[in-house]
Amino acid sequence: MANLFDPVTLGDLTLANRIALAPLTRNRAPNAIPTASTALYYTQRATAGLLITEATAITHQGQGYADVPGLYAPEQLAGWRKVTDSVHEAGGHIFVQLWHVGRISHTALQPGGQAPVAPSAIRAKAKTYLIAADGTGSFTETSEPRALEAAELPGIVEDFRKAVRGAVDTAGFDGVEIHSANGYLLDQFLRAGSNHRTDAYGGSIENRLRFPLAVTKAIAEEIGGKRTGIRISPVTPANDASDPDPQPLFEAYVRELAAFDLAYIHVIEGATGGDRDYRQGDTPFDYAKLKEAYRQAGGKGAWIVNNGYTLELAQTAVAEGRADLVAFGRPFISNPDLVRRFREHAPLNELDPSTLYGGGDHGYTDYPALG
Ligand code: 8OZ
Repeated sequence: MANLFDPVTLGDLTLANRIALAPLTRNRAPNAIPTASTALYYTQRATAGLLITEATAITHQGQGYADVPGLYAPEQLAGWRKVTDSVHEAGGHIFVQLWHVGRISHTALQPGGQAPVAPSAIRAKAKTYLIAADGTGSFTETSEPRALEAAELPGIVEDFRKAVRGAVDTAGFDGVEIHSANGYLLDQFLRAGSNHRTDAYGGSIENRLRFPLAVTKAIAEEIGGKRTGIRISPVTPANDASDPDPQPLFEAYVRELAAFDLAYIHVIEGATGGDRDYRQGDTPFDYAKLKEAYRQAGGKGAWIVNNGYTLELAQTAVAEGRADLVAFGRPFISNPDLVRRFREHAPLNELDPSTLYGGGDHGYTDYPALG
């Protein structure tokens, strides 16, 4: 019977245990450049089997919040290189999460102050995070997006290709995680609430899958499926994401994803950061059936689960074969040595929600580890 603290294979890597650091936005990268504090923050958590970075913009257009890092400029890649060197030195493994926010942005954050882009020109009932010149952060309504022309989509696929080349060759990441969750660009194409297109990229499930699959295929071609993971959130309402019938949509998605020999599928169960039993549509989402659909289609990647897991829930999920790894978010922010604390059943530090987004090292790199 598998145990959370057992090694596990992920692509061509052997990870020390089945605990992952979930991707977590922290808004501490001025000019989109990771800093020495970023390197320290990830290195403090390097005992996780896998570290997944905070969402990282593949282009300026893909950026939707103040002070989130990027992967599209040499200084950004150089900043990340310091992070990955330090994590590798500590024996860890690290994937970068590839982010294009689509409509979850603000003209103030877009190149030339332009409108954010989306599958359809529908404004999200959602907020983004801006930081004023005097340093004060504020949550602000997202701007009205413009609908992407079909002819622009290959360019965005190329943007992803270029970002992954830089991520692996220059920044030194072990792999990448495609952000296809939480109401950002790829998720906006998947779900009927945000995708009202009448061309080959909207309407039927097959059409709504077309762009996210094109992105995944390009990345898997570029660096190999074994260095590529993907994160999905079938029922989350985050960032105004909605679809009346997520079960067949996401089953079709993972069946298609099975063709790319991916390192893993990472599933947020329920509402991101909230109710694990949250549902969209009439019936509860069947995650076991989702995993079964992937395996039946020949998918061999690791199955990573996330959202509100406790040690006990995680142990059970791994022991019962419902998950190969479990990703922890908030507990890992406040407990850099979460793996050791779990192993020793030690008490956990409490999270200070006021230091989650933005600010300096306080609440970032100063949570204490066990002595
Ligand atoms: C919290 C704040 C801003 C962004 C996500 C990248 O939900 C995010 C995010 C989370 O996936």
